[in-house]
Amino acid sequence: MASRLTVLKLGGSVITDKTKEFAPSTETIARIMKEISTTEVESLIIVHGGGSYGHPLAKLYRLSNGHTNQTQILGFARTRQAMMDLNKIILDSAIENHLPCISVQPSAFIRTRNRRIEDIDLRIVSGLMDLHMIPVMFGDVVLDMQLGFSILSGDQLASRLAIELGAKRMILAADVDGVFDSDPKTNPKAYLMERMTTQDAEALIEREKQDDRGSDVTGRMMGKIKEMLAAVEKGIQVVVLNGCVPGRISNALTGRRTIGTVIER
Ligand code: IP8
Repeated sequence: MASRLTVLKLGGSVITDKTKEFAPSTETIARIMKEISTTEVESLIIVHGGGSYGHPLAKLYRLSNGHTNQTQILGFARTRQAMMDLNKIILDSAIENHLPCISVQPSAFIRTRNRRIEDIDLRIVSGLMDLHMIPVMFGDVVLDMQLGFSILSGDQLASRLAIELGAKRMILAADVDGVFDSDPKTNPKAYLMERMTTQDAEALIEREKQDDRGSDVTGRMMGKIKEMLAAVEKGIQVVVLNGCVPGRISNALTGRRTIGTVIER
Protein backbone atom coordinates (compact mmCIF):
# COMPACT_ATOMS: atom_id res chain seq x y z
CA MET A 1 0.00 0.00 0.00
CA ALA A 2 1.31 3.45 -0.90
CA SER A 3 2.38 5.45 2.13
CA ARG A 4 0.20 8.34 3.17
CA LEU A 5 2.37 9.61 6.00
CA THR A 6 3.58 13.22 6.01
CA VAL A 7 6.19 14.42 8.49
CA LEU A 8 5.91 18.14 9.17
CA LYS A 9 8.89 19.84 10.80
CA LEU A 10 8.10 23.26 12.28
CA GLY A 11 11.32 25.24 12.56
CA GLY A 12 12.11 27.03 15.80
CA SER A 13 12.30 30.34 13.94
CA VAL A 14 8.70 29.89 12.77
CA ILE A 15 7.12 29.02 16.12
CA THR A 16 9.23 31.35 18.30
CA ASP A 17 10.88 34.75 18.10
CA LYS A 18 14.56 33.85 18.26
CA THR A 19 15.62 37.41 19.10
CA LYS A 20 14.14 37.05 22.62
CA GLU A 21 14.26 34.22 25.13
CA PHE A 22 11.10 32.18 25.70
CA ALA A 23 9.07 34.09 23.14
CA PRO A 24 6.49 31.89 21.40
CA SER A 25 4.99 33.15 18.13
CA THR A 26 1.50 32.38 19.39
CA GLU A 27 -0.40 33.83 16.45
CA THR A 28 1.69 31.89 13.94
CA ILE A 29 1.30 28.68 15.95
CA ALA A 30 -2.49 29.16 16.06
CA ARG A 31 -2.64 29.92 12.34
CA ILE A 32 -0.58 26.82 11.49
CA MET A 33 -2.74 24.57 13.67
CA LYS A 34 -5.86 25.99 12.01
CA GLU A 35 -4.30 25.39 8.59
CA ILE A 36 -3.53 21.78 9.47
CA SER A 37 -7.06 21.25 10.74
CA THR A 38 -8.57 22.46 7.45
CA THR A 39 -6.60 19.92 5.39
CA GLU A 40 -7.67 16.34 5.39
CA VAL A 41 -4.18 14.96 5.73
CA GLU A 42 -4.53 11.29 6.44
CA SER A 43 -1.50 10.49 8.49
CA LEU A 44 0.70 13.12 10.09
CA ILE A 45 3.60 13.47 12.49
CA ILE A 46 4.68 16.90 13.71
CA VAL A 47 8.21 17.61 14.91
CA HIS A 48 9.15 21.05 16.18
CA GLY A 49 12.43 22.78 16.88
CA GLY A 50 13.73 24.47 20.01
CA GLY A 51 13.78 28.11 18.91
CA SER A 52 14.08 30.58 21.77
CA TYR A 53 13.20 27.87 24.32
CA GLY A 54 15.72 25.03 23.93
CA HIS A 55 18.66 26.75 22.27
CA PRO A 56 19.61 29.50 24.76
CA LEU A 57 19.76 26.99 27.64
CA ALA A 58 21.53 24.33 25.58
CA LYS A 59 24.12 26.96 24.71
CA LEU A 60 24.42 28.31 28.26
CA TYR A 61 25.20 24.82 29.63
CA ARG A 62 27.18 23.75 26.54
CA LEU A 63 25.07 20.64 26.20
CA SER A 64 26.08 19.90 22.62
CA ASN A 65 29.62 19.11 23.86
CA GLY A 66 28.24 16.19 25.84
CA HIS A 67 28.65 15.60 29.56
CA THR A 68 31.76 17.41 30.77
CA ASN A 69 30.77 18.80 34.18
CA GLN A 70 28.14 18.40 36.88
CA THR A 71 26.50 21.83 36.45
CA GLN A 72 25.30 20.56 33.07
CA ILE A 73 22.99 18.10 34.80
CA LEU A 74 20.72 20.92 35.92
CA GLY A 75 21.14 22.42 32.44
CA PHE A 76 19.89 19.17 30.93
CA ALA A 77 16.81 19.30 33.18
CA ARG A 78 16.16 22.99 32.46
CA THR A 79 16.52 22.54 28.71
CA ARG A 80 14.14 19.59 28.71
CA GLN A 81 11.66 21.59 30.78
CA ALA A 82 11.88 24.53 28.37
CA MET A 83 11.16 22.19 25.45
CA MET A 84 8.17 20.77 27.32
CA ASP A 85 6.89 24.34 27.90
CA LEU A 86 7.10 25.10 24.18
CA ASN A 87 5.58 21.72 23.35
CA LYS A 88 2.63 22.48 25.65
CA ILE A 89 1.95 25.77 23.86
CA ILE A 90 1.85 23.90 20.55
CA LEU A 91 -0.31 21.09 21.92
CA ASP A 92 -2.77 23.51 23.54
CA SER A 93 -3.19 25.30 20.22
CA ALA A 94 -3.53 22.01 18.31
CA ILE A 95 -6.22 20.69 20.63
CA GLU A 96 -8.09 23.99 20.49
CA ASN A 97 -8.23 23.37 16.75
CA HIS A 98 -9.57 19.84 17.28
CA LEU A 99 -6.35 18.15 16.16
CA PRO A 100 -5.79 14.85 18.02
CA CYS A 101 -2.18 15.68 18.84
CA ILE A 102 -0.30 13.61 21.42
CA SER A 103 3.04 14.71 22.79
CA VAL A 104 5.78 12.05 22.68
CA GLN A 105 9.08 12.88 24.33
CA PRO A 106 11.94 11.76 22.02
CA SER A 107 14.45 11.03 24.81
CA ALA A 108 12.09 8.38 26.19
CA PHE A 109 12.48 6.22 23.04
CA ILE A 110 15.73 7.39 21.43
CA ARG A 111 19.41 7.25 22.36
CA THR A 112 22.22 8.67 20.27
CA ARG A 113 25.85 7.65 19.80
CA ASN A 114 28.15 10.59 19.15
CA ARG A 115 25.10 12.76 18.31
CA ARG A 116 23.53 10.39 15.78
CA ILE A 117 20.43 8.32 16.52
CA GLU A 118 21.46 4.81 17.51
CA ASP A 119 18.41 3.30 19.26
CA ILE A 120 14.89 4.19 18.27
CA ASP A 121 11.79 2.31 19.37
CA LEU A 122 8.81 3.35 17.30
CA ARG A 123 6.18 1.03 18.75
CA ILE A 124 4.40 3.76 20.69
CA VAL A 125 4.48 6.27 17.81
CA SER A 126 3.16 3.64 15.36
CA GLY A 127 0.45 2.60 17.81
CA LEU A 128 -0.74 6.20 18.14
CA MET A 129 -0.84 6.57 14.36
CA ASP A 130 -2.82 3.33 14.00
CA LEU A 131 -5.49 5.08 16.07
CA HIS A 132 -5.32 8.16 13.78
CA MET A 133 -3.66 10.31 16.40
CA ILE A 134 -0.99 12.87 15.50
CA PRO A 135 2.25 12.29 17.44
CA VAL A 136 4.06 15.55 18.19
CA MET A 137 7.78 15.37 18.94
CA PHE A 138 10.57 17.91 19.26
CA GLY A 139 14.32 18.44 19.17
CA ASP A 140 15.42 17.18 22.57
CA VAL A 141 18.22 16.54 25.01
CA VAL A 142 18.83 12.79 24.88
CA LEU A 143 21.13 10.20 26.41
CA ASP A 144 24.18 9.58 24.24
CA MET A 145 26.11 6.30 24.52
CA GLN A 146 29.44 8.00 23.92
CA LEU A 147 29.02 11.55 25.22
CA GLY A 148 26.69 10.96 28.16
CA PHE A 149 24.07 13.17 26.56
CA SER A 150 23.64 15.25 23.44
CA ILE A 151 21.24 17.48 21.57
CA LEU A 152 19.08 15.71 19.03
CA SER A 153 17.89 18.20 16.42
CA GLY A 154 14.33 18.14 15.18
CA ASP A 155 15.73 17.86 11.64
CA GLN A 156 17.64 14.66 12.35
CA LEU A 157 14.61 13.27 14.15
CA ALA A 158 12.12 14.22 11.40
CA SER A 159 14.29 12.69 8.69
CA ARG A 160 14.78 9.46 10.63
CA LEU A 161 11.06 9.16 11.43
CA ALA A 162 10.20 9.70 7.76
CA ILE A 163 12.61 6.94 6.74
CA GLU A 164 11.68 4.43 9.45
CA LEU A 165 7.95 4.93 8.97
CA GLY A 166 8.09 5.10 5.15
CA ALA A 167 6.66 8.63 4.74
CA LYS A 168 5.67 9.88 1.31
CA ARG A 169 6.53 13.50 2.07
CA MET A 170 8.43 15.59 4.56
CA ILE A 171 7.66 19.30 4.87
CA LEU A 172 10.23 21.58 6.38
CA ALA A 173 8.69 24.87 7.48
CA ALA A 174 11.41 27.50 7.86
CA ASP A 175 11.38 31.32 7.98
CA VAL A 176 12.66 31.66 4.40
CA ASP A 177 10.90 30.79 1.14
CA GLY A 178 12.97 27.67 0.43
CA VAL A 179 16.51 26.84 -0.67
CA PHE A 180 18.32 29.70 -2.38
CA ASP A 181 21.52 29.52 -4.41
CA SER A 182 22.99 32.21 -2.10
CA ASP A 183 21.91 34.29 0.88
CA PRO A 184 18.69 36.14 -0.06
CA LYS A 185 19.19 38.50 2.91
CA THR A 186 22.42 39.91 1.47
CA ASN A 187 22.26 39.05 -2.22
CA PRO A 188 19.32 40.60 -4.09
CA LYS A 189 20.11 38.32 -7.03
CA ALA A 190 19.76 35.14 -4.97
CA TYR A 191 17.26 32.88 -6.62
CA LEU A 192 14.92 30.33 -5.16
CA MET A 193 15.63 26.82 -6.40
CA GLU A 194 12.13 25.51 -7.03
CA ARG A 195 13.22 21.96 -7.76
CA MET A 196 16.32 20.10 -6.70
CA THR A 197 17.65 16.59 -7.06
CA THR A 198 19.98 14.93 -4.59
CA GLN A 199 22.87 15.81 -6.93
CA ASP A 200 21.90 19.51 -6.93
CA ALA A 201 21.69 19.45 -3.14
CA GLU A 202 25.07 17.73 -2.81
CA ALA A 203 26.65 20.27 -5.19
CA LEU A 204 25.24 23.16 -3.13
CA ILE A 205 26.50 21.62 0.13
CA GLU A 206 29.95 21.18 -1.45
CA ARG A 207 29.97 24.80 -2.65
CA GLU A 208 28.96 26.01 0.80
CA LYS A 209 31.85 24.00 2.28
CA GLN A 210 34.37 25.62 -0.09
CA ASP A 211 33.01 29.10 0.54
CA ASP A 212 33.94 30.08 4.08
CA ARG A 213 31.93 33.27 3.67
CA GLY A 214 28.88 31.02 3.85
CA SER A 215 26.14 32.99 5.62
CA ASP A 216 24.19 31.80 8.62
CA VAL A 217 21.08 31.63 6.47
CA THR A 218 22.46 29.33 3.82
CA GLY A 219 24.69 27.57 6.37
CA ARG A 220 21.73 26.67 8.56
CA MET A 221 19.74 25.65 5.52
CA MET A 222 22.57 23.42 4.27
CA GLY A 223 22.66 21.68 7.65
CA LYS A 224 18.97 20.95 7.25
CA ILE A 225 19.36 19.72 3.69
CA LYS A 226 22.16 17.38 4.77
CA GLU A 227 19.79 15.81 7.29
CA MET A 228 17.05 15.49 4.66
CA LEU A 229 19.18 13.87 1.97
CA ALA A 230 19.02 10.40 3.48
CA ALA A 231 15.21 10.61 3.29
CA VAL A 232 15.28 11.94 -0.29
CA GLU A 233 17.51 9.03 -1.26
CA LYS A 234 14.83 6.66 0.04
CA GLY A 235 12.31 8.22 -2.36
CA ILE A 236 10.68 10.61 0.13
CA GLN A 237 9.74 13.99 -1.31
CA VAL A 238 11.03 16.91 0.77
CA VAL A 239 9.37 20.32 0.52
CA VAL A 240 11.14 23.30 2.09
CA LEU A 241 8.85 26.30 2.49
CA ASN A 242 8.18 29.44 4.48
CA GLY A 243 5.95 28.52 7.41
CA CYS A 244 5.52 32.20 8.32
CA VAL A 245 3.44 32.79 5.17
CA PRO A 246 -0.20 31.70 5.49
CA GLY A 247 -1.40 28.97 3.15
CA ARG A 248 1.92 27.39 2.23
CA ILE A 249 1.84 24.61 4.83
CA SER A 250 -1.75 23.69 3.96
CA ASN A 251 -0.92 23.71 0.24
CA ALA A 252 2.01 21.38 0.77
CA LEU A 253 0.02 19.11 3.09
CA THR A 254 -2.58 18.60 0.38
CA GLY A 255 0.09 18.07 -2.27
CA ARG A 256 -0.62 21.37 -4.07
CA ARG A 257 2.23 23.32 -5.62
CA THR A 258 3.33 26.18 -3.41
CA ILE A 259 6.21 28.65 -3.26
CA GLY A 260 9.15 26.68 -1.93
CA THR A 261 11.73 24.06 -2.93
CA VAL A 262 10.85 20.49 -3.78
CA ILE A 263 13.74 18.05 -3.36
CA GLU A 264 13.39 14.69 -5.04
CA ARG A 265 15.66 11.80 -5.87
O1 IP8 B 1 15.77 23.44 16.98
C1 IP8 B 1 17.04 21.51 19.19
O2 IP8 B 1 16.16 21.24 18.13
P1 IP8 B 1 16.27 22.04 16.75
C2 IP8 B 1 16.38 21.27 20.53
O3 IP8 B 1 15.41 21.30 15.78
C3 IP8 B 1 17.14 21.73 21.71
O4 IP8 B 1 17.72 22.06 16.35
C4 IP8 B 1 16.93 21.00 22.95
C5 IP8 B 1 17.96 22.74 21.73
